[in-house]
Amino acid sequence: MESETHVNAPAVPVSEHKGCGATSGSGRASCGSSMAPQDMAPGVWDKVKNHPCYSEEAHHHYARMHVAVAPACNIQCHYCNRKYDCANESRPGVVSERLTPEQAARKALAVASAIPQMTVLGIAGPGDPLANPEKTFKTFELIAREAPDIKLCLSTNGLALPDYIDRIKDLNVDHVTITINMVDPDIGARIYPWIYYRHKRHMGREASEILHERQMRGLEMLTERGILCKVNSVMIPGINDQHLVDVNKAVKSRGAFLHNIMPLISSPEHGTVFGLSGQRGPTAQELKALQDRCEGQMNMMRHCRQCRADAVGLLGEDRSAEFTTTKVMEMELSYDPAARRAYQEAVEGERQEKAAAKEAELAGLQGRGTDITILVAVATKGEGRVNEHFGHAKEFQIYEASARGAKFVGHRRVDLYCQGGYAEDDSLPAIIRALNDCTAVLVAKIGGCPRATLEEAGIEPVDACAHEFIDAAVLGYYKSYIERVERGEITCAAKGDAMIRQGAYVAA
Ligand code: CLF
Ligand code: SF4
Repeated sequence: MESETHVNAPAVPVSEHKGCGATSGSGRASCGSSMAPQDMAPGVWDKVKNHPCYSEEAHHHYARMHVAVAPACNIQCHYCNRKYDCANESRPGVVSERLTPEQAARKALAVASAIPQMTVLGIAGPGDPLANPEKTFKTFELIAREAPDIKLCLSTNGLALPDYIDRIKDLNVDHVTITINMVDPDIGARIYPWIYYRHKRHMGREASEILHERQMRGLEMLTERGILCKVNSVMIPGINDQHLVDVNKAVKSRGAFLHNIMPLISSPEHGTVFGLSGQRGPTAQELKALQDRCEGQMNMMRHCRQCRADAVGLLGEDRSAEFTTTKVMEMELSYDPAARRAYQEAVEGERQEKAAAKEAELAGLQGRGTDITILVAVATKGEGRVNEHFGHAKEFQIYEASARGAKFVGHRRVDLYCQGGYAEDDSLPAIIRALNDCTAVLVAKIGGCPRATLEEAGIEPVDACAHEFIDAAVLGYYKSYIERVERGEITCAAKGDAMIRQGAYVAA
């Protein structure tokens, strides 16, 4: 599966997920994967600029799709159960339909026709793509032939990776994810009960020794060939949480481009070994602390949505129900590379405007001696703008704002406040809990009742920056915030335990 780390989807309110981060060589605050063209070699920028997973900034504008052509797996992870299949559940390993390569190619053309911002096709399960090599490579071949402007992406547990490197390279697959949860086989033995390798089942520590050796070799072979490699790791408290710092060092030293530490999703109803044994996932604060610890080492991804193996759309949205096999077979295909290119050029123009707006706000912060850092929540439905009503937000994006800039650090899912035009007052306390370490929430619009309740909770609702670009809006808010602190209109208070120092909105 997109062993994209088969973690299963949470309905947990406080952001189980991540963001990205790292300070670029230029010294500007910049999420690792939201680096700008000047922060990397031109060839690398070309590969990541419109890949929604490899570039945090791109995920606001570009979409991915997965085709579920790979049902079998060659290992067993204690957090995985592919038997469970539900259209309403969103987590890796879950799919509604399995496709043949031919069906997958037709679906890719249908999605490319309808969603011009879909730039990446990934094979991520529901099993392991390289345990199903013929279906996986046949699918890539068909899509490369019929829609050559779509990037191909592969996610694997790595066991079979060294055997297929040349085929991956020949097919121009230049984004590969390996799920690596350990570099110590003793820890591996607590995550993987068995692997199936060279026609034999291996158990316990021996299984993890083989898996580890194959993962490291596969990673080295990818980087030697210039294929960008992202490493996904599932954070499992009490098992590999501290150890992931060693994993981070090991994959960095072997040339991985990006590290995505994602939370274990564990629930008894998923029927996994961890779910049934009561193994918990990390809290949002634990996850962020670990990501922050690793951030100095290499680029960290924090905007992963732990998507289904048949997900379609922008990260965080799933339009797969619009593209079932039945619907796809009935659709008239109008795949038009020129129209797609024109659409994407318009997106690039908007991105440049956005970057200019951010630079202008950053310039206004230069010379400020403050060390105040705050978290700001943002309601958005895409395009990198503050453009969602508070009541319609299913999630909030979280930015860390300081005099160094605005950095995306994760997202937090919530229950809708407004359903069918009616306020759901029961959901407001959960939303406030999800945002309780944030100083402000930037929205396109908000009603009087939630506004008052948020203010009482010390979270400032702000709709003055409706439809502005997010980075510029966050920096603009931060600037006004520190000016009010300097004038004594508000005071700073410690808020949450994840921040070194952050300001709470406290009326003076
Ligand atoms: Fe899919 Fe994975 Fe490619 Fe992205 S997902 S195969 S790299 S195109 Fe992305 Fe989804 Fe997270 Fe994966 S948000 S689960 S990291
Ligand atoms: Fe992925 Fe296989 Fe592990 Fe499931 S058992 S998470 S399909 S690698």
